[in-house]
Amino acid sequence: MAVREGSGGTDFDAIVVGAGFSGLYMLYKLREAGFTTRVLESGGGVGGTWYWNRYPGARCDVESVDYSYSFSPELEQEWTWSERYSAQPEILAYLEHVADRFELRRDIQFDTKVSSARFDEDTNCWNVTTEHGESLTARFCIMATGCLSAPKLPEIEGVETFARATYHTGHWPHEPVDFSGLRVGIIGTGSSAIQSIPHIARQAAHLTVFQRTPNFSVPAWNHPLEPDYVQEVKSDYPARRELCRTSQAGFPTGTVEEAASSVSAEARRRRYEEKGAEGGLRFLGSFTDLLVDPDANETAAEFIRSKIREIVKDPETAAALCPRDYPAGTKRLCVDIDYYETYNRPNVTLVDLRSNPIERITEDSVVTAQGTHELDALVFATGFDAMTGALSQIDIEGLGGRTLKEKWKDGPRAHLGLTAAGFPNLFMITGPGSPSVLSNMVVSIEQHVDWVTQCMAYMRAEGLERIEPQPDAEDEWVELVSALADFTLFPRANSWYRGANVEGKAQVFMPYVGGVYTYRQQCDEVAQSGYKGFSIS
Ligand code: FAD
Ligand code: N01
Repeated sequence: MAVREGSGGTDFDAIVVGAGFSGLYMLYKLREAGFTTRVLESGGGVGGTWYWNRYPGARCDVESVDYSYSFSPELEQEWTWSERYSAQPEILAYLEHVADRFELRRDIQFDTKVSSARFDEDTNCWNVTTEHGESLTARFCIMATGCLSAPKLPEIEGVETFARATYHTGHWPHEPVDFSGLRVGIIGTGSSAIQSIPHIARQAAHLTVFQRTPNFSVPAWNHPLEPDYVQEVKSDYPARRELCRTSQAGFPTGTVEEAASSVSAEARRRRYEEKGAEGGLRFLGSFTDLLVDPDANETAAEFIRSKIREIVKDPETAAALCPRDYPAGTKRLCVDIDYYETYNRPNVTLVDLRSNPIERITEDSVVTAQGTHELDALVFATGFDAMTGALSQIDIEGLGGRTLKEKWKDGPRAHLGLTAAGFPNLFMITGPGSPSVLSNMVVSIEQHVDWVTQCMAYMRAEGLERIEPQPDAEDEWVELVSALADFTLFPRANSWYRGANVEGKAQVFMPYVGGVYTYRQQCDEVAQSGYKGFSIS
């Protein structure tokens, strides 16, 4: 680095890792606040999730008018979403537009994977190293590395040996993939699979779906947005955004005050029909007790199962598609377009791995207990090492040479889900212990970025160099996150929310379930108190 641009002799005031929704807004805010910043991004462009997940059918499940930045009224007015739930190319185009409009690219270094970050206790600075061997210093390091950015292959014998075309939904090629005339297999039935299966089935000669655990899915009822509706949203955007910020999940759901257990079976069914007709994640807002009372939850679960049985003509397939061993919504509820209908196609076969497990993968087949499925292409829709995966791939070393990986070996510990004791001047956007994946993530991202920027500006104004959470404050936060989760049904599912999808990963429920508004208030109180629970020097 020819010119050192950071105060205190560093290359930059801040290094941000990642250029998705989080990293882009972080750069915008830091620049606005006068901090010199460099963003390092392993991909070849901006967009994060929306750069990598180019599989057919990829789209958001929070309505686009809400799944978008609120920080710029001009941006809000000039960008027009074409669909209720926009598809990946449109969301990527939006993020590219944001990068261009605010001239962000000049501070982003693409094709640059960060391999390590070490805190220097003498200078109170981070030394960040890339895979190419470049080394950069900054007072602050901000990990905007994403919760769902470390794709995971299944632990199946021979998985690396399949010699024909393979794809992972989370690392999809940039050029179009044509499955026409091919025998395609897909492993997994989470959100990514549920979105892509109908598209692949329409193209392939035959699609075999390998399902280990069926998921609960509700229809999106996606549609193009009418100009009048878009205008209505745009004319009232500040109020709508405020509603999102003060809600539980970061998007408007309407107010429900009744518990499922307090109404008749007939009234319940009516409400589920109504909420189901609204489409998408709002279904879980049908009643107040769905995620805390197992009996109430079972009524919603049974409603979804009844819809599966109505749609899927073959009773055996319908039965296999009905989830039974965890409460609805405790793995992320899927939102689909024609997912269950796809099983009525003659070219689609469901293989239920519970009764017919995969034994191994060979160079041309998936071999299950009951037979060999020869395939021309194999799609892994097998998810991510979520919430901690991207961070644990970086060798992050804090005080006394202790790594974050060591600190987190029994589960992640982060104060407010933003900072970790022993790792001064390090911030995580939507880290474990924050609402992140249980919310409209753009709302959560904006709140984190604003908090971090405010904290850095405070330190600069006070002439301070180093901030880190106190271990007892962190312990209290981790206990709170766990106690809140235990109050709900969430821990009852073997979900990626608790690391259950990664062999050997500590089983700890990671997101904060208290909702984005309560969480925001807690973060604001900390800032207003002069960063109570933090050591600042
Ligand atoms: P990401 O978008 O994941 O960006 C992180 C970036 O960091 C990536 O570009 C990655 O390459 C980079 N990076 C990571 N490690 C390194 C490293 N070591 N060095 C350099 N760069 C690195 N959330 C919602 O709220 N609503 C939705 O509808 C929704 N839909 C989704 C659909 C899919 C298919 C997926 C996978 C996720 C979805 N999510 C959704 C969650 C989504 O991840 C977030 O909404 C949001 O895009 C996260 O933005 P981010 O910038 O924090 O992380
Ligand atoms: O990943 P997943 P995803 N053998 O972990 C199966 C967001 N997202 O990419 O449940 C056989 O949910 C695994 O089976 P099981 C959203 O937050 C949003 O689909 O472990 N199967 C499961 O079925 C989402 O939750 C959207 O038994 C194996 C699947 O692979 C998150 O990203 C769209 C296996 C993985 O499902 C992750 O979703 C896409 C094995 N060895 C993603 N290993 C929207 O709609 C794994 N599986 C907005």
